[in-house]
Amino acid sequence: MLSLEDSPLARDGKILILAYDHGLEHGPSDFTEHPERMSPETVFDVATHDAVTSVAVQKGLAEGYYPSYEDDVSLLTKLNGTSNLWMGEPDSAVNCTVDYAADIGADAVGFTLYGGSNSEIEMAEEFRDAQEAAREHDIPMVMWSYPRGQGLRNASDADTIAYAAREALELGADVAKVKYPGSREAMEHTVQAAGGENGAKVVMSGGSKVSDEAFLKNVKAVMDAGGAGLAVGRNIWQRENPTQLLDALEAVIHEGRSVDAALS
Ligand code: FBP
Repeated sequence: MLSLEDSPLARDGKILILAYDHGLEHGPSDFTEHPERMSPETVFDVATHDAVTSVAVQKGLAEGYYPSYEDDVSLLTKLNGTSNLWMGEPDSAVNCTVDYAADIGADAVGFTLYGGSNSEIEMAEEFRDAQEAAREHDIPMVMWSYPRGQGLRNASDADTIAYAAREALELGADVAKVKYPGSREAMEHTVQAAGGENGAKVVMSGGSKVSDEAFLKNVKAVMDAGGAGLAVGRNIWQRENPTQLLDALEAVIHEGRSVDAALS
């Protein structure tokens, strides 16, 4: 397990990754409400907020846009991804090597693993190569650990999410990015499943947009459960004013304040 103490991915052990790989994963429909957010600069600008520890993008955006922002935010490059046009069993094409990610300035790398998919074996083997290369570069590996596939009855079930966190620990990820399991207690179980205090850090995946208050309550529950923070996309850049919620997230994640205090 890599210590994140010296990594820009975390600040005092807390993590806030701004995810912006949706143009590939979901397509332009995620930008319908705020078409200006289709332009990567608008989201890289948001990522310069003090609360954000890293911006997570695919290789193309890292190459094309990150050079103008490298002094203001750290870079997490995704190593695999799939478009929403793919209709097969959940899988994710490896589109970037760790060597190349490091060459273009990545401080961390990210890899999606669909546990339970018919592609799981192959994805875990691809993850092995990426994880070992990340170790050589001494950069942290974040696993987007998302159980899904035809055999899974309920991917958002708390035990399944705890299993996803455990899978990240077992396979050597430094950070497990998992969906919110529904309560603080379930999140505590997930954090324990990831190895607890000395295990893989657990961050909550943002999900589709909800109200400020509902979102902050979930984030607070994650922090109270021993989670390290969050990796969030739509709940930030689908908002009219992303800065306002980032101010509140800074209070909850980095300053340990209550939801009410953060909202006021
Ligand atoms: P959100 O906060 O918008 O949910 O983003 C997190 C994320 O993991 C993105 O990195 C990724 O593009 C997306 O969710 C994938 O969502 P899903 O596969 O669940 O549709």
